[in-house]
Amino acid sequence: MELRKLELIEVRVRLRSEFETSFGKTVERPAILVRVEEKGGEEGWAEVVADEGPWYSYETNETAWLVITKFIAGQLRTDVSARGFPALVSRIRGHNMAKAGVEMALWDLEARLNSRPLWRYIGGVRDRILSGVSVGIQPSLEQLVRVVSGYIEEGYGRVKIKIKPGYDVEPVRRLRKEFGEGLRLQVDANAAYTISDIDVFRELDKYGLLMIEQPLGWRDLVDHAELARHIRTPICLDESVQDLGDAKAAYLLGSALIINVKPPRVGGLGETLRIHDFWYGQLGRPIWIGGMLETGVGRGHLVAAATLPGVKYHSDISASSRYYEEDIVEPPWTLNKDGTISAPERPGIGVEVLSDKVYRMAKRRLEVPLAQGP
Ligand code: OSB
Ligand code: MG
Repeated sequence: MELRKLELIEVRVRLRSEFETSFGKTVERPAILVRVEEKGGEEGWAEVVADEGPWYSYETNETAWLVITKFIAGQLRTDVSARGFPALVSRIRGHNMAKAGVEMALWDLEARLNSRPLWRYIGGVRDRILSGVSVGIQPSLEQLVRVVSGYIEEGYGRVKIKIKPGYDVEPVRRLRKEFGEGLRLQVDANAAYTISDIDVFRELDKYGLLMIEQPLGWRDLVDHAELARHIRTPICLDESVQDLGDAKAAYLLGSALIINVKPPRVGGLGETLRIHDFWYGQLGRPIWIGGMLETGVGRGHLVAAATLPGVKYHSDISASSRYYEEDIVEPPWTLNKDGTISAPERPGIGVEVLSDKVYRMAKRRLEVPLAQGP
């Protein structure tokens, strides 16, 4: 492949309803769309998911823009490949979401150049993925019940609710009372607790949750291991696993049985495959794919990742209509009657980016010159 252009287009997208987590509320989010172009004109697309503030991780849309334009673009040679990209940027410490934006655009481009759907290109094994829905903190338990019952009616097969101190056991108790033991239910604390809150988790342990996601510190592995020894509900790590090394440490310490792998959090699809091959391939443990409220562009990469053999739980990959009034891809992502989302047979991520619309929405746009290959 011979790359000739890297382009960044930043847009702002408005959620259909506010999404509240233990770290804050979002109703509008920035999305930096990355477009790479090969000499024959073929293109590849991906999305940088970093938010406006450093609340989920330390990255923001501003740091990602800076790191891509100032440090990543200069390393991108015209003969780059998706698999070779991580080595080119290994001098840059961290900034995984910035790296992942470029890396995943290269994967999309390569798959398209090979006329293959991205999910097949990376070794996926299923053409439908299990779709779950992530429900933000609600202003009242009545509202929570209404929102959850709407999603169940739409066909989502698993519900995850966000929790925070003071809003944890009660919402779970209420959902179990309304919807029974049959509801696949899990919680996500986004690192809002410490090990001294262990009684909250002992209480949650009584409600048959599929897992408890990232209860403790955003980089912690040690206290999670301690907590895991005291409760039966499996712990799932999100924030604390930023690369394969973290997954290995989590295994050795006993911090979690499950990992929510978000390709943007770990630097892209290459590292996603490495974590998958270790956690599932070597340990036989399940993973699932998390989301960051992506537009239809980033969602395409998530769908591809969720077709990997080790993805054994429902993923946080919902239909476009769960997030946005209008998506920026055609066709939008939709939920099948059986609660799955189909992995497209079209090349690459399998959806067309509505580029005219995206350019009209652009808050800023930049074309970056590439360094020559050998
Ligand atoms: O922790 O999984 C999370 C959204 C933004 C930041 C962090 C998280 C989330 C979600 C949404 O839970 C998942 C989705 O995109 O549907
Ligand atoms: Mg999470």
